[in-house]
Amino acid sequence: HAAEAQRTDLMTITRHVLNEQSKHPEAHGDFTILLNHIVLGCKFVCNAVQKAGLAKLLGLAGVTNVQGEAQKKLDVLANEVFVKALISSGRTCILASEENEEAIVVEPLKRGRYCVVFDPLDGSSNIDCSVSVGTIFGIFMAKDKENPTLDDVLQSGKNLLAAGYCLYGSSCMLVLSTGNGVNGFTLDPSIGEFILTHPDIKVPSKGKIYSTNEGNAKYWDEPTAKYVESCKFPKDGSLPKSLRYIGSMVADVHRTLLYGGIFLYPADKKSPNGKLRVLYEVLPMSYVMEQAGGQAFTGNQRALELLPTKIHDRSPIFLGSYDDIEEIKALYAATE
Ligand code: AHM
Ligand code: MG
Repeated sequence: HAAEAQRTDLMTITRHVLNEQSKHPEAHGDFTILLNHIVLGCKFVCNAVQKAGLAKLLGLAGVTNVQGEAQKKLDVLANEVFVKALISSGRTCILASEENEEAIVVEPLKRGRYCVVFDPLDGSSNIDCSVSVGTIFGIFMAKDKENPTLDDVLQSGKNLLAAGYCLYGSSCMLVLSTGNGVNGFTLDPSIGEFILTHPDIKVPSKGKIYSTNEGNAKYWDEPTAKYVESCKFPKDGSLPKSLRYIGSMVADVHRTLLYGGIFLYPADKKSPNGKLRVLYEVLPMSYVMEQAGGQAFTGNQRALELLPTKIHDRSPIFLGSYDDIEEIKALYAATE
């Protein structure tokens, strides 16, 4: 059967990025090397997440480390793996992680041009019940790699060179944009490679799903409350939307990207800046959504125009299908 024939021309993520870089004669392969180290971290975390339940119950071989210490918490482990992989790539000069209070400045001999912001294991409260989690990352360029400063990671989302996420779900998927659309790669565990399975992802211009923690409705502001009400009781003759909320940003945004709709983590009276972090949650996801033809809005501006002043700053976020975001923008504009 032709359809069952083995594929022999494998478009791996490395090959894909090499192809893209060949369009830029000034590129020297540094980006490809950096990305390969991010991919390594994702493969490690994928494996660790899948074994997490077993490791706890059975004490799987390999769960105690060389010093004989008990297994680290998975988010701590994931962070260590990414920090070490990024530093050893020799292509980074400053890093910002959700797990570290301060930015990490790379020692002079290992420095490269790139600055990486990341959340090594987002949604980690979901791990103990085997629900999907993910890694989120964004990549900037340093002004001067010999003298990295906080300003090199505190850049506006408009300066992102690349961003993406890895979803540890029913399959492991890495979604990446280098500023030229969005591509999705699925890990083939038998060969340990991410293979291009979702080329040139475009988010549907309108969706049938909204995704938010509706348990916070009591504390919402009026535009958010009105918007969600209109999802449930549309006045324009359209059908009500479905609600889907996993509580793992990577999983909720990934579904929004593929099926369309809107993901909201708004401001509320308890959390006036929302919950999600600008640098390593809001900006990378907004970048991917825009690159796929969608929009990302904070309640008063385009999310990619945010300029964080601290590495753990938060912002409200509404992202997803172009037309759905237009509606929430109109509601916020009406209250100004
Ligand atoms: P975390 O970084 O502590 O894991 O929190 C981020 C997560 C996101 O993945 C998710 O969108 C959000 O928190 C869910 O928050 P809530 O439980 O308030 O709905
Ligand atoms: Mg997080």
